[in-house]
Amino acid sequence: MINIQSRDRTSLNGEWKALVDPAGRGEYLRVWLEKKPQKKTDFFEYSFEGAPVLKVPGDFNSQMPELTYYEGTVWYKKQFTSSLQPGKRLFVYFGAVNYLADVYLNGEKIGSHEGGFTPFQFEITGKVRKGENSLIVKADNRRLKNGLPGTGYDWFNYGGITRDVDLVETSNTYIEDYFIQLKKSSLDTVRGWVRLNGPETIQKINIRIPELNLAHSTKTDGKGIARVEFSSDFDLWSPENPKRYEVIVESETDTVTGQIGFRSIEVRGDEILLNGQPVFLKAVNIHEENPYEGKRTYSKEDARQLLTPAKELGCNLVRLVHYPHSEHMVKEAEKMGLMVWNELPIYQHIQFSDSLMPQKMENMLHEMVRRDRNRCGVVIWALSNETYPGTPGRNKALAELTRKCRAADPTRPVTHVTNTQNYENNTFGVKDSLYLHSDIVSINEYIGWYIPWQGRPPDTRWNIAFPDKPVFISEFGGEALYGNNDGPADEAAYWTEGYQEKIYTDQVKMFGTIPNLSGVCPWLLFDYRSLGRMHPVYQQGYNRKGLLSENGDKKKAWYIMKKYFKSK
Ligand code: GCB
Repeated sequence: MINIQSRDRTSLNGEWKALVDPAGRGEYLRVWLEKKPQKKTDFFEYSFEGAPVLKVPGDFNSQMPELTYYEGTVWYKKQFTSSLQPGKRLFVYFGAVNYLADVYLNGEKIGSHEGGFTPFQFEITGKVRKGENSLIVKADNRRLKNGLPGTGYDWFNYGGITRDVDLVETSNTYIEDYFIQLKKSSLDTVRGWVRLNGPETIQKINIRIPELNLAHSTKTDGKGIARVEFSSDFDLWSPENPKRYEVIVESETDTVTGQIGFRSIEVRGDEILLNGQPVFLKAVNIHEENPYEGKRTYSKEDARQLLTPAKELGCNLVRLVHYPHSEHMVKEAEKMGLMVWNELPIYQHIQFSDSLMPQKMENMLHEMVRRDRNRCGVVIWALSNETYPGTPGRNKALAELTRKCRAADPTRPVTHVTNTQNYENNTFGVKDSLYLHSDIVSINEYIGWYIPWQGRPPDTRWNIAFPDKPVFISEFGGEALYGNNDGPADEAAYWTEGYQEKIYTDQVKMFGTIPNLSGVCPWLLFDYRSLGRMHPVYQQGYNRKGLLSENGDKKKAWYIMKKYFKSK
């Protein structure tokens, strides 16, 4: 179900008992049965009694020093009481568990979920007891070859129950999902639907927006689905005017309320249009990490902490990499007037030819789109990052996924990001056929860092095989340790702020040469933890491409970027 914030819910956040299980013994010992010793000679090695606690939401790595680099199983347990009345339904809803989750209620398995960044729920009506209940979650963040992402990635693998957990009570037939956004290209007409879940499929539906004096009535069919279409004189959402309305969706058996904004976003020819006007995307990449505390972010406050400097930099869009961030991030961004780029963790060396992959990708796509479809702030679905053309099955799988994404949401542009361009004689050649399925040609390039310049930046030439599409530089940059100001600002001085500044100065000069340029997005806002970044002096476990250090100190490159955004 969507919009759980407006439902009758009981938070299960807080302290959960935790058993660390590096040897994988818990499965064999069937921890979820919580066997108790009956006589003095009985013992159980894996017992929650006397176990330490972990905070939920929160990754486990940052909560116990011995778990810093841990990738494996942790068993979690939470007790709760219930007094569910007849005719009501109860669900347990997880914002996210990284990466595999098996969930048990009172000794019985109620479901499993794969994927570390999207929500899932299990119904426990008929299973929950009056009074005390015991919920056990096996969370396993081991990397899988056929996982999403796979085994190799440049960020920290925070494991555990990383987002909110709630019990959600509903009526027997409840409003499960709805889509209330302007139809493509329209500035005044909403086209969408409402879907019920439960036996009373045929019901009257009302959609009300009090501030607009608007009430729209419709009716669900035998499948519980109602078509929605109405027009109004909306005060449109934009970064300058992040206006949202209270929207009430009522059926005969349920009511759900939320803040919804209205805006149009589309790619027309080689431009990106917001509310019908060309917009230049002043963006920045953000990982879901609280830089100050070195942990996975999970709260509204964490979200604000990451988004406030993006505003200060002059951004109108945040690229939330490389996986769907928490709902708090997306909502706070929308409130603050930041457009959001939502991305799937289909990253680099994904095993497209694995027989389970199409289903995994599709599930994750639907979980992402379903959760955020009503967020006007979300303007782009990004389906992949830096996959390689040579990977068997890649183009077919991503073409199919794109088709499914457009079917699930016909209103937003879809993009794929590649770094497959070649760069010779100061000329970029961009011809990856994946862009045939992308509304925007999103390019990652690290000239000046991984690849040296081959001419003067303002003389760069471009040979793009998709001349009718907007171009977005989705990543560029280089590493610098804040405060490392030794030496001259040239190639001989890697890791210095001065050299990072030079990369930015050169890049800005080069941007002027890009045809159809519709936006740029530095890699990235804050230095962040990554297992692959172990230079003992300059990195110490951090990818140092931040414009800000992990303590929020501004590096010299910050000012170059800020000035550039101001000029656009
Ligand atoms: C990239 C990736 C990003 C990396 C970054 C880097 O191209 O998309 O995930 O972290 O480069 O720092 O190398």
